[in-house]
Amino acid sequence: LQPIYRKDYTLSEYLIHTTELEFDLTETQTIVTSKISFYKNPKSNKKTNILFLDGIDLELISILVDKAKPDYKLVEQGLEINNLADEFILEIKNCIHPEKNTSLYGLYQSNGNFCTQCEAHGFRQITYYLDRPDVLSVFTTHIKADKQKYLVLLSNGNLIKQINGSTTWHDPTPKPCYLFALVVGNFALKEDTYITLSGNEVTLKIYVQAHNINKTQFAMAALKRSFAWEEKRFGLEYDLDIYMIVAVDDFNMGAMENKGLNIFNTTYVLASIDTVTDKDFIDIEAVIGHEYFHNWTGNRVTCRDWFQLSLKEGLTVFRDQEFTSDLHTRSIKRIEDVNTLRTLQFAEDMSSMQHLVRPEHYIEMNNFYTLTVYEKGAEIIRMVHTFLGEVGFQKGMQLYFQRFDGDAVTIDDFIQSMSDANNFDFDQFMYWYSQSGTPEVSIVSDYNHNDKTFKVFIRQHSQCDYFFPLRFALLDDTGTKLESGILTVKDKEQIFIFNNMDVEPTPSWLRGFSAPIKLKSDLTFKQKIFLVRHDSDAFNQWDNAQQLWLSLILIPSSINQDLFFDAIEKVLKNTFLDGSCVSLVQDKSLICEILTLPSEQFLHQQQEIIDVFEVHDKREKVINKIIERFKLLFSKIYSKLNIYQPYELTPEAVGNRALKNICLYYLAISGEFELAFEQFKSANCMNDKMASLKALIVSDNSYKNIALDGFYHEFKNDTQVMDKYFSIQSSASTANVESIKVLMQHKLFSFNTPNRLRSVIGSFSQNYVNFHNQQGYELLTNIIIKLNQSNPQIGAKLTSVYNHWQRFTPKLKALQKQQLEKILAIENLSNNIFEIIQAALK
Ligand code: HT7
Ligand code: ZN
Repeated sequence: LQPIYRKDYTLSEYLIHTTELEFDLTETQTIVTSKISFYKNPKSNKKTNILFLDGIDLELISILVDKAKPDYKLVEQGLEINNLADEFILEIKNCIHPEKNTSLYGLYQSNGNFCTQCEAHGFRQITYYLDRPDVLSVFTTHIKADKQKYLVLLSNGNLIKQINGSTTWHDPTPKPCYLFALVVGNFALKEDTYITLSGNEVTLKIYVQAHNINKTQFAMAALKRSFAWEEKRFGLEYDLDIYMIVAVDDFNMGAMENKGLNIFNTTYVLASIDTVTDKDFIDIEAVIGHEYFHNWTGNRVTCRDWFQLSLKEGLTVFRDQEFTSDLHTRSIKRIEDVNTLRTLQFAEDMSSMQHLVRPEHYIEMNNFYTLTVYEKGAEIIRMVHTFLGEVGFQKGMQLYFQRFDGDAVTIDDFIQSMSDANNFDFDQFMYWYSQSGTPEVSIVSDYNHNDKTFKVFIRQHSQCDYFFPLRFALLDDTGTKLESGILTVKDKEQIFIFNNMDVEPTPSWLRGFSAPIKLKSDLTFKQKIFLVRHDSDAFNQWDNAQQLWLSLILIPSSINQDLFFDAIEKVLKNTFLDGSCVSLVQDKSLICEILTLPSEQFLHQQQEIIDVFEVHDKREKVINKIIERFKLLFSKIYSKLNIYQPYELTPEAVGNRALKNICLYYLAISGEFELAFEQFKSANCMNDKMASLKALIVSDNSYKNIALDGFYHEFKNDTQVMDKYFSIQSSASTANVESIKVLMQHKLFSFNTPNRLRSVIGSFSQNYVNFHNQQGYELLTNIIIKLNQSNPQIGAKLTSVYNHWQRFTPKLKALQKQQLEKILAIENLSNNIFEIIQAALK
């Protein structure tokens, strides 16, 4: 298998003016007819008259070029046509079988409804085409289907014709085929309108299965908030008369930004107080925003080639993070995002799938929709924002749209716009795109009492010298800022000197996590404790607490537990029991974050050799110490916060619930199951119900099964809640391979629905102590082998569980290697899984 290399990019020899498609959908086959007007690319100086079109698993019925039979041949993965003129019309008819397509890629069915997923290369499974993002065309789509069976027939753009059983859609904005979408089926519709800043009325439509229609209100409101935020913060308006969202149960990822016709995993649309948690609400809003924001960053300005994926994804993730930060609590959002980055992306950077934010090669592009491209990509954009400030960043965005609206461009084009608009040199900054791995930086400071200077020595330990902003503050002993700002780090070694420091300051480094690095500082234990209590940067309050928890778990002798716990007690008491807190709103969520121990997954990264059992035991020990010390306080806080309040999604209410529920969690571990069961019965929202269920399943107790059964009977008809039901059991400390096999026999388990696979198998693979053994691996491997045929994209995702095998203890390492070899040996291994395994075994 030959990888595709970024360096091999060449222009397309032919481009496309217009694409006219006709879909004739039946239960046994779909006939696709295309009429495409091609022209020679004026930018290409090659003299070729041959056109290669991508096409996979297509049955060709007929082909005409300018109404005549062309000189063509079917080749592997496509079609080659020879002796072409500089301009011509190609007409093709082919047959496909969405009813048999389990890969959820191309045209497929979900609950009997037809829908598409074309990014990155799904369109070639629909018809022969130039399936590359730099070929943009105006699309017209005719859809025909049995009008008794299918009432809704949708595609991108505006509806220009509708006569019984058929529709015609015209999308005036040229787009690459990965943004094409088609949906046919039966749906209920939620409709609303949005008036843009310049007064255009946009019709907003959300299509869901009929029984879910009462769960669309939140998504609609979130969509309107996304439109409004995009106008306010970025000055960008929507450009069509209609914006549609369709929710389907069977989807490989979260959602897809097809022009004017987003297709969503139901998980990111359907919401009601009774069925989703606080976090789910905020995540749903973020994904709705993310797909909407792609309309400018991704659709109007798209990627030249797939190596540039982070151009649209990194930037759009940054934008959706800002959206959530502006609408909710900025510091909490930052803590959550950095936690994800450090737990998952940093781990990816240490794994066999380590790659650049702008990868150099791929075998299967779908393997590169990764945390590195998305989350690290977003961190890079955040650094650009930090350097330029909001005004400078927006100037750069305007220049980017002015230059490239309607184009397919590169990451360099984006950075150049930022640079030109601000006269800022980003040359050295480009290492962020050309070096993989997480930069390691150390920082040492020295206070001189005599000359009142505070000297800071910064050292980079990477091969290259990264250019990044280091946000900081120097605090006096009341937490007041003596100095603050941004240090520009660019050399291997740099010294910064602060004069006139009358007292020795406590430095607060890397505030808000201003760069995606691993920073080692010389902060003392006492300074960290001080920062947990007094840093005005909430992120650093949390981060210092995390560092202290980490030390307490992994090297307990390295810190004074009593002093640390005294500080935690003060944080808890000051804020809640004597009423002296200044900013209650933020603090409850923040305290919950501070009380949350680093996850096992995060702890694994700190180990040279991953010992899942040791990490688990050490973490459990600290949980028990916390309970021993704080049980009474948790009880008091829980009773104080556990008062009936109508559900609201305000920061205050979210904070109340978060803190109450972490107290409940610790209390349940200490044996207070009755309390958890009471909450389970009386909860007025899914957030509190789930929290109590999680508390009840921490160990075997008399309430656990009653609660689980009750939960099942209450929600068995709700697919989304059933995912929670499965995942909570797969993550439980009592789960084992046998209990997972039982779950897989459940009538609601399905191999063909990724959400269900994620909730059972995905969750179990992160249940480290119970999953990491020979039986656990064999179970996973058999599932991967099955998915290799039916859904290789999800198969590859699950195979990635083994990406860290080399870092495990010898026995588990050997067992995982065996699994990789076993999968490699199967017949017809998909490119998706092959690429993951090849990298792992290299
Ligand atoms: N741009 C979308 C990517 C996506 C996707 C990629 C491969 C296979 C299935 C997929 N579904 C969606 C999602 C996004 O980032 O907005
Ligand atoms: Zn995206």
